Amino acid sequence: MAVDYSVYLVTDSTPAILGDKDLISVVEASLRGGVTVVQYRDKHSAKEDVVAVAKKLHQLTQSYGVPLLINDRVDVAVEIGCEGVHIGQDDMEIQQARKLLGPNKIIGVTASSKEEAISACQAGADYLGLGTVYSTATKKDTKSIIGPSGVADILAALDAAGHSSIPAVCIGGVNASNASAVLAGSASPHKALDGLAVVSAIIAAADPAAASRDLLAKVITAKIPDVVAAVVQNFAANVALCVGASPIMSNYAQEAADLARLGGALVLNMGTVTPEGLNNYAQALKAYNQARRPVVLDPVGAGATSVRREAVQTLLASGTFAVIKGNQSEIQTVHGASVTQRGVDSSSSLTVPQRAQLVRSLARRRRCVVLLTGPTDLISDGRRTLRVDNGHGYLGMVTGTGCTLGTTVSAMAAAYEQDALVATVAGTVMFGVAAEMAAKRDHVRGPGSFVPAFLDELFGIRKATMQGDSTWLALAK
Ligand code: 3NM
Ligand code: MG
Repeated sequence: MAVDYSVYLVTDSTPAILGDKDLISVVEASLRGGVTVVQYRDKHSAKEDVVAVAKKLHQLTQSYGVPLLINDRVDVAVEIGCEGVHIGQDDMEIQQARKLLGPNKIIGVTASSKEEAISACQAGADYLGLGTVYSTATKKDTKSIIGPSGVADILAALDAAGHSSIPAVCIGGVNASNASAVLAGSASPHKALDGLAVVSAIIAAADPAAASRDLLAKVITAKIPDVVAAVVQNFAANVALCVGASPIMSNYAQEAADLARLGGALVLNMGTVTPEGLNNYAQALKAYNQARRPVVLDPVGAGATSVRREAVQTLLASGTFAVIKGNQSEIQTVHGASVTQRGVDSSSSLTVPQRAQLVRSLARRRRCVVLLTGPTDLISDGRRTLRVDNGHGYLGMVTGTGCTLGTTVSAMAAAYEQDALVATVAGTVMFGVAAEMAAKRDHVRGPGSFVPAFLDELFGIRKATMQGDSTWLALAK
């Protein structure tokens, strides 16, 4: 499976960084917060101690589906059977490490220059750690401080040398407050970083889970312009089909297979539910599943009636979804709780942590992305859980905006196939920011005048992003 390098934690067991905390607990908290790779780095302890800790860490990382890499000590990685190693320029040769580890293990290499980066690629490195970005108290013997622009130069050289597909992270003095600037400043025209590597920003943090969540949110937010651009460039995504709001359902099942082959995505919106309609939904779902195109389930009013509760069960049993989107009671219904809902209006009786738990649990169970909308939107793929705090109360007062969000998310999931979670976050942030911008306009006095202004802002955001201007993202929260 492809490794997600978004938030790459390098451990440090020295008192200056770890304090009197327990390393295993800190790593556990960081995994809860969404760290996507763990590198165990201990330069000084005896081998048997390193092996003992590495075994514990590996159990932990495996339960989160996250790779564990060992710094330098290839023998330890071989002994415990973890996913790979990270080696520096002064450590073992890459080819030697490859012989010991075999072809399927991950070998990461540190590079501070174009030459080092390119030769590591040629020697078969699986990813690169670029740096040192900023001088750091964590590692005092670093060779050169290259800054984000030095990282950008290396990324551009890699691209020019035909190594554009090698994943890369950067390291050295990176934390949540400079993460966005580092990601923006290090991007070269055709190649950007895949993630950020940190030690103290997480290990020395008072709350390592929160620190990890913060960093993950920064990395995902930085990818939003790519998602928006992908949608604009991908014609197929724009034929995303919104089913359910329309009464013309009877011939739909036959059409679905052909439409699925065009690409794009399917939205199953339960705005109206009739027995015939439901049968068509199930057929369309199967056709899109077969064509491996994303399907978004929008279980409108799922908890309101027994007909709708049963319809949800039927659909869940008929296929798989890329994204399930709904308000609290809809998501609770899909999750299986019996809640009664009045009409399609939402209430948010759960706290944000409880809502986060709910989306994470449903995402795990259904193996998909879950988006729970509300004043705070919660999004999870079962592993990574994020909150989005953008939006405006007017959105909740206008029927149909929720459906539009479903369609937007489906278009993004269709165009940005590599990561449905990032696509969903992009759609949600874009929606929320557009709503905030629209509500601030002078002539907007209520939900009526809000709608056209909102559509204009969505259009403006898309256009600006295509022209390389993503300043609107400064409003993302
Ligand atoms: N390697 P912090 S800098 C482990 O430049 C390591 O290769 C570096 O620690 C390199 O995130 C570094 O606390 C330490 O600044 C990074
Ligand atoms: Mg080293």
